[in-house]
Amino acid sequence: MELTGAQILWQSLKDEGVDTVFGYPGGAVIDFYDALVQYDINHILVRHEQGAVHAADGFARASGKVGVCMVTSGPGATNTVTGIATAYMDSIPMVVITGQVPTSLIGNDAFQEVDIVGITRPCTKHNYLVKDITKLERIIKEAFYIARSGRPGPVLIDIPKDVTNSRTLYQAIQGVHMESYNPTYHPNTKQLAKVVNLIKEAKKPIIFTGGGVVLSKGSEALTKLAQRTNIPVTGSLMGLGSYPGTDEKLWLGMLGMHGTYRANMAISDADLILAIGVRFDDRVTGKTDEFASKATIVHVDIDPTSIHKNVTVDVPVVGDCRLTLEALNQLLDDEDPAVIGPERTEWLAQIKKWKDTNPLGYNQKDCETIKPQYVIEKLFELTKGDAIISTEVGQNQMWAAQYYHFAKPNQWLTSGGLGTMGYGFPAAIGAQMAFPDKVVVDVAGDGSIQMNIQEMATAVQNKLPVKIVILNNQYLGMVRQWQELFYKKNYSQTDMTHAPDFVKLAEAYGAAGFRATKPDEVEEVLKKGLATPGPVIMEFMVSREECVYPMVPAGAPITNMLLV
Ligand SMILES: Cc1ncc(C[n+]2csc(CCOP(=O)(O)OP(=O)(O)O)c2C)c(N)n1
Repeated sequence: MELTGAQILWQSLKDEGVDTVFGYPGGAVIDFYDALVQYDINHILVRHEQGAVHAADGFARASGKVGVCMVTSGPGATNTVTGIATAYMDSIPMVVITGQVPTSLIGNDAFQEVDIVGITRPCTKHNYLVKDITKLERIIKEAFYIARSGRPGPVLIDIPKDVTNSRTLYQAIQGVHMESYNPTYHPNTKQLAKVVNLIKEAKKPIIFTGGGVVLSKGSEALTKLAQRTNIPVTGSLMGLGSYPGTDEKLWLGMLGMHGTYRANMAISDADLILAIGVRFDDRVTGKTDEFASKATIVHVDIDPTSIHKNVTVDVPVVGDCRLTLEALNQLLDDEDPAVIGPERTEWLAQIKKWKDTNPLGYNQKDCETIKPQYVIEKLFELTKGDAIISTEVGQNQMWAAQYYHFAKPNQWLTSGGLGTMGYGFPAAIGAQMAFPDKVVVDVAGDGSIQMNIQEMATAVQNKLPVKIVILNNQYLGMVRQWQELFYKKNYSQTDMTHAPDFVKLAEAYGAAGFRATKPDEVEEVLKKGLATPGPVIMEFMVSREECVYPMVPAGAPITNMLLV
């Protein structure tokens, strides 16, 4: 069957099981949009291309599928770069389709021409410029394969306009095989045997779980491993939800700069670290020379280049996290349960002592202004821990990480690697598209929400009931916190006293808005906001100079925590 390039694109997306695309049209992709009506695919028209990429990213994180977005050439394409880099840093499977000027004009300074393949080379897992329509179908197949396999990531396909509107035979290619790209899924069995022995010998073991466990759908196997071996678990920001945050006995909370006291102390004192699907980010390790100096480190990762990158590892295991955890569980089936999972009385008692210091405590009772921590705790309570939570970046992100206890994977959408303000709201829109019936909440700061607030129109137009919780401290709070602690309170350019009236802004977009200014209004506003159909902004005027604690100063050892 002969089809145009535009038809081949939509047909190939359908073949890949894509039902939702986020995008924004323009001259270079107008043929795609023209052909869209022939295909049964949802297209969500965003208000800014950055919103399209973050929405595709949120869709991917919540559903585990590949997120897809489409934009035009030139400024449409450059507007996607932040979103692509965000997805790349967090290994999110995504296919980004950009329109390009006709092949004959490439390199000629044509209207709306930009070398997006060149620009995105460092922040995509792979990218393509399609110069020949006969290659289009195969390239799309490869792009999806690359995006979702191995260590997932964003793949960009740049399609010139003449490729879009010429015709060729559509072949319905089944599957792809790429000679030069073969991720290792199955771990080396000798390495696994070593890990089993280490588990048997360890007195103070700890599991450190990361985003790789979520991406590989390895949570169940991880939970089984931890509980049968009685090994406490900590997680990176990206690992939240990969182990039930509600398990009081073994879950230690997050690790690192704003990690819990017990997690940072435990990893520093541990004799064995099973690090699964993590990349030892500097926000986690602090001063690397002093990170976990007493421990034998096992590192499981599908990406061999991630091993030894930031810390020296004793037992590298290259493989898919889920398959590795399942293989470990199988080996442990042959071991004596009393040897692999002893009570670990002393170790757990030590951890409990650290836990009892309660550095995540805060005092709302004696405070006349709203504590942001209180808002998140109430949100957790009222949504029964079951909402999909996205965040912006800053204090709001850290409080959400600390006070919303994630019991399941794919419930927590946050820009961990790039730290992108403006991520949370469009990501929540993407997640809501994937799960129309779930409660989806974006936890935001008053600064970050202003970065992509235009997507409120997208939410209203598509009847997406995304809820936004703004913790309004009238500051760029996290930067202000650094200025308070490390720059002698020189609050240079972080005062945000002038902001729109967020309640009226919501209303201007056709959404609902509520505001709480006193602690006793918090619960009422949350209840009202969550019960109101359609998109809602809930604004909480919080204590202006509240800080996120604990805090490890950048580059210090992680035992060096500021506690209050
Ligand atoms: C796009 C972007 N620009 C700048 C920063 C640097 N930055 C990190 S946190 C932060 C402050 C965020 O303020 P706000 O959104 O009000 O949240 P809060 O920290 O007050 O919760 C800034 C400016 C960033 N992470 N992303």
